[in-house]
Order: sequence, then structure tokens, then C-alpha cells
Amino acid sequence: MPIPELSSGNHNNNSKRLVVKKLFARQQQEGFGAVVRRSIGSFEFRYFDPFLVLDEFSVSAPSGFPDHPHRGFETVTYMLEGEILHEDCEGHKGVIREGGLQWMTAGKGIVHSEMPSSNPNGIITHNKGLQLWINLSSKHKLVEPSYQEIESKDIAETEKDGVRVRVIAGEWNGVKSKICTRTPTMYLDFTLSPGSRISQPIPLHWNAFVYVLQGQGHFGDAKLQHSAAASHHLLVLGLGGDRLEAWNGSESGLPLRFILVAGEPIGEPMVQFGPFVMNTQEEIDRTIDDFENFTNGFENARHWKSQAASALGLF
Ligand code: FJE
Ligand code: FE
Repeated sequence: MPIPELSSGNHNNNSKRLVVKKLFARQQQEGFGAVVRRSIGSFEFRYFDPFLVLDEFSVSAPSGFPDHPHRGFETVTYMLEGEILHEDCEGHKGVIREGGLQWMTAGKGIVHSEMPSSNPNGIITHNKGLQLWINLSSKHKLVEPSYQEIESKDIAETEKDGVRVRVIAGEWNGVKSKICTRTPTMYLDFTLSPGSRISQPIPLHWNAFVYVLQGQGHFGDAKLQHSAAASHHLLVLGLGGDRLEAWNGSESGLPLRFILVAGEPIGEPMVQFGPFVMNTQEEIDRTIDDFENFTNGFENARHWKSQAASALGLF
């Protein structure tokens, strides 16, 4: 009789993805008085194709991310607590509320501001979330900017055997996100009650990571090698496996919350200059020219200033 686990593939029981790198995201200052914990995109971990930056951010008014440009990639903002107001030079504006999501394709260029609402009645609000920057392939770098926005109540969510999953991108157990990803991406938000576990398929050649938000988790192979991690830790998963095993082994009885993100590597040269991400230095030079001269996508930035920046007397 063949043993199912051995006959199901030629990876033996190494078909589980193992943690190859663990990184604690320390706090740093960014934007205007904002605090971020940067894991991907930090000095120690520059680029994880197609992922450029992962920031766990925390802002209270008047701090935030006033008027700044982007070109050549997407930003995915997922709010965990509080809310962020955004406005761009094309006249698009809105609020990303707790549990909600904005998937922004900057493409050829956008100038925008991302700020918490000013504290009403002097009550200071803490606005927290995750912002992930996903690179675009050369054929998508200069597409027209666009947005996909989903409120919390419209994010696909299911619960089974002590596991709650919010499907930000991709699908889980037949539950699909309506987000369309130009760079193929899977983005799942898991909450595991104490004692529960998952065995989550991940496409074979995709780069994948876990970022822990709450509680204490174990990731890898219970029989071979696994890594325990608490909040603010990034776990990079190695290739050579088709699924992630994770479990909540906490003795404290707390839930374990983490995101699992995977993406198809683009495999192209990447040159980054702050908020501009292109394939060559020449394209970066041209982008800086375009931004300074308000050309090729930055036309409307010439006479634009966000209401948030105006109210604060910035720029
Ligand atoms: C940026 C500095 C910045 N992480 N997380 C330089 F702060 C930013 C920027 C952000 C950002 C915004 C939000 Cl809402 C959440 C963030 C960095 O806006 F784009 C550059 N270039
Ligand atoms: Fe931005």
C-alpha cells in the first residue's frame, strides 16, 4: 500500500514550506511624524520579488503621509484599526476604514496624500494598518492609475474549525476575492483560535511570507523544523514546498493572527528611487524629470495640493 503522504509528490514530506528567514520589524520614522515597522524593503531585506515594501504603520493626527508621488508599482493598504483619508491629484478621494482595503495601481504616476482624520473633540485616534508595495512588470509599469476599494463588510470571510480567513486577494476554500491582481498575488488574513492549525496551499514557485499581527504562532513542519514567532515578525518562506503549515500553540489561550502573502516573481531588473520603481536607471532619471516637469502622468500635480496638507500648512 502506498503511503498517501509519500506518493502525493516527489518532495516527500518536505513539501511543507519552511521558514528560511525571520526578521523583527523595528520602528522607524517615515513621512510626516509617522511610525512604521518596515520588514520587506528595509536595509536587511531589500527586495523580495515582487514585493518591495511591507510597512506596519501607526499614525495619529497630525502625523501621516502628506503629498508624495508613486510610479511603477501598486500599494495595498489594509486597515487594522482606525481609518486613513486619501486624496490624489486626479480628484480621487475617500476613506479606508477599519478592516477595509485599498488596492492602488500607481502605474504611470500618481501624487497623493494618506492621512488620518484630524482628532474630533480632541480625542486622539490611533490608526494602524499594513501597506504592501507590489512591483509591476515592465508591461504594466506605465498603465493608467486605478483603484480597487473594498469596505470591511464586503471582504470575503469564512470560518472553519477555529480558523477565520479574510480573503484579500486570491481564494481560499472556494471563497474568492474580487480584487484583480496585475502581478499574480495571494493575500490572506488568518486568525487561528488556540489549538487550531492550517495547511494552506501556496503556488510552487511563488515567493511567500508571513507577517504576525497578534499572538504566538508556529510555522513550518511540526515533525522537522519550525519557527515560533510573535507580532511584528516577518517570516520568509523558502521555495521547494507546496503549502504552509501553521498552528497556534499558545499556552496563553490567545488567538493567533497573521497575514500570508505570496506572489509570482517578476524576474526583471528593478531600480528603485524612493517612491519610483522602474527597470533601469535611465527610466528612473526620466521619471524624476517627469515629476519635476509635471509631464507623462504628473500633469495634474502642478497646481495640486491636498486638503490635508493645506489644513496643516505644509509645503
Ligand atoms: C512614501 C516615505 C513614506 N509607508 N505606509 C517615502 F512614508 C512614504 C509613504 C508610506 C506609507 C503610507 C501609508 Cl498610508 C502607509 C506607508 C510609507 O507614503 F511613499 C515614500 N516614498
Ligand atoms: Fe503613498
